[in-house]
Amino acid sequence: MKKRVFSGIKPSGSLHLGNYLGAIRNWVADQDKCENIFCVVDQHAITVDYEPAALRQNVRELVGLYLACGLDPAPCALFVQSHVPEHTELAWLFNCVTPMGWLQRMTQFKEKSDDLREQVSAGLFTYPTLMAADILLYQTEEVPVGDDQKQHVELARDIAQRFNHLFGETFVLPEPVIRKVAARVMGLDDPSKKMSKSTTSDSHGIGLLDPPALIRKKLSRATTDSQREIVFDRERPGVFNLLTIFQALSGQSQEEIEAHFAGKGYAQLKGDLADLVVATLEPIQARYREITSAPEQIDQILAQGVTRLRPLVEATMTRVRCAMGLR
Ligand code: ATP
Ligand code: LTN
Repeated sequence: MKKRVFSGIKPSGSLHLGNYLGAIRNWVADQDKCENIFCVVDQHAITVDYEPAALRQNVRELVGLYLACGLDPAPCALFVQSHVPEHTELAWLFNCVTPMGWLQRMTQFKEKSDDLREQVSAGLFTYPTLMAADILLYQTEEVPVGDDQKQHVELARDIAQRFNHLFGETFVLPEPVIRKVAARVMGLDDPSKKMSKSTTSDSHGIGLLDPPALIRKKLSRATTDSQREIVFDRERPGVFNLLTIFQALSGQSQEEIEAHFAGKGYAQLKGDLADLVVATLEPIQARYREITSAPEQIDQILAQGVTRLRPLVEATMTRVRCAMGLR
């Protein structure tokens, strides 16, 4: 029996190398072994300020990138969260069984609400119950994500357990799946912060659609340190981050990489890494241009995704509504 896998990305801006290495690349690698469901979580993107026209554009770009990175609509159901209204129905039901204290402990909420204070939306606070609904609606077994999402997936598991305890066995308990290498790619300008779509500084992240010259420029400016040796040392976060990206893209071992850079300088490290990043992204960018030139085809893929998922959605929701006394 194939494991059922669910994951999603917010259409909150242009995808970066962290999203690719921490998430999409791993989904692509395992798609033939699993029963796959991948979502564009547009309702999560509206929990902070946003522009409706930009959101619409970001959704299209994200679906195009899913396909360009190699997700195949044959083994994968691809869809947009708001096209399946049961996600928000189930999220409301979860809001009513989730203790406030559980949500108050979420580190992503604390980080994102830090500068917004009282202005922060109630949606940002209950973001994790919507994410639990995404996962549990499909009786998902595994959730492949970057390291930053582990706490949210564990919360989804806790919500499933609590629901099963209160209303009877209803949900499968999901597990986060996090790869060892590049589960947290850091910002090039500040290696103490994770590379993120919503950070606007010019040299923070490498966009999957960045042209080669821009990639080279950003990498040449990446923060390093005043030491010389090029080795994997967590105490030297800038160099460690560049080497980790190199390791993830080259598939070489840490020893091989250290041997390759022995006696060389940071300019060489940055140059070789730029070659590797450009070689990885160029074919993705070419496929992206091809795919997005036929938007009707993208719409068709998304509609097929919803049709395929309908029976699963209805089976779960019928059980949930009955268990909770709503039918
Ligand atoms: P935002 O800045 O808008 O919160 P984000 O860049 O953090 O966005 P998400 O949409 O939250 O991206 O994440 C999509 C997927 O990419 C998740 O599985 C997440 O864990 C993973 N991911 C995000 N940033 C990184 C990163 N820097 N390194 C590795 N994986 C990451
Ligand atoms: N919260 C996630 C995006 C997300 C997700 C999901 C990931 C929403 N629903 C379900 C996995 C499974 C994020 O910020 N990266």
